Amino acid sequence: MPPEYRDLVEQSTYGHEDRGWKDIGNSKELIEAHSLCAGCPESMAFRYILASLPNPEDTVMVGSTGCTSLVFPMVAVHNIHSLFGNQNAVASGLKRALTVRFPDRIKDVVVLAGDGATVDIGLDMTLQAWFRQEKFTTICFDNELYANTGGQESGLMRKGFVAKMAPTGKKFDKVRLPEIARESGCCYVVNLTVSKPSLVEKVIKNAVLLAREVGPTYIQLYTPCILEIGKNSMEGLQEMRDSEKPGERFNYKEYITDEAKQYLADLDAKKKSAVIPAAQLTE
Ligand SMILES: Cc1ncc(C[n+]2csc(CCOP(=O)(O)OP(=O)(O)O)c2C)c(N)n1
Ligand code: SF4
Ligand SMILES: [Mg+2]
Repeated sequence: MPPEYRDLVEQSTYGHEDRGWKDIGNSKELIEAHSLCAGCPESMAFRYILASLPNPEDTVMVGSTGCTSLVFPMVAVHNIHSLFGNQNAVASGLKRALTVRFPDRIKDVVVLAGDGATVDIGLDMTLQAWFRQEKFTTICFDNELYANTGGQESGLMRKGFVAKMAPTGKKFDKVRLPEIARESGCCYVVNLTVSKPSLVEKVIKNAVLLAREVGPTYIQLYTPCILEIGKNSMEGLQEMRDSEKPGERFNYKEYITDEAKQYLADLDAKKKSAVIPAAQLTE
C-alpha cells in the first residue's frame, strides 16, 4: 500500500460512524489542498461535504467541468470526471453498475457540479435521472453564473445581475430548481448556504442515506463566486449570511416526502435503541 494511502486509512475518518465536520482539523482530511481562489466558498463546501459523507470509502463522486473540477484531483474519495452536463447520466450508469457488481455492499454515488452543468447544459440529464428515480444524490454548487469561463449568465443567476460576460443583465428570475426537483420526483430537496457546517452535515447525511433506499435527492448550496461579485477572500461568509435571511434567495428551504420522513425517523429510532443506557452499563 503506498504510504499516502496507509496514512489515509490510519489517520482519516474512514469507517467512523460519527464522522462529521467536527473532524476537520483533527484528522487527516479527504481534501488537504485545492486550486480554487483564496476564500472561495466552494472550498468550504467541499470540506464540509467530504467530512459528512456517511461512507467515504465506498462512495464514488461524479464531477463536471467548472471550478469544482479543479478540486477533484486532490480529493481522497473515488471520483470520475464527466463531460460537462453529462454528470447525472454518468452517475445513473455508475450506480446501477455498482449495485450489480457489489450486491452485498452499500455503494453511494454523489454528483457534485456547478449550476451551469446542473441546470443549463445538463438539465436534460439532471431531470431524466430524477424521472427514472435513480438512487443517488445530486449536489449543485450554485454560484449563480459560469465562474470557470469568466462569468456568463446561468439559469440560476438572479434577475438583473450583470456579470463580466453578461453585460446587459439577467432578464428573468432565478430558475426555481428546488421546486422543479420536488416535482420531478426527488424525495428530499434542500436549498441552503454553507455558512453553518452542522446544518450542511445534517443535510448531506440525510440526502445520501435517503438516496440509498427511498429515491433521488437534491441539494442546492449557495457557494458565491467572490471573484465575480467583487468581494474579497474574507467576505464569502458574510455574503452567504446575507443571502439566507428571510425572503432572500437562500433562506433555508426543505421539501421531504412522507416516505422519506418516515425512513429518517426509523433510522433515528434504530440508532437510539442501539445506544446502551448508562444505567445498564453499570449493572
Ligand atoms: C461540453 C462543454 N461545453 C462547454 C464547456 C465550457 N465550460 C467549461 S466550465 C463552464 C461553465 C461552468 O459553470 P458552472 O457549471 O456553473 O461551474 P462553476 O465554474 O461556476 O463552478 C463551461 C461552459 C465545456 N468544458 N464542455
Ligand atoms: S472563480 Fe469564483 S467560483 Fe471559481 S474558484 Fe474563484 S471565487 Fe471560486
Ligand atoms: Mg456556476
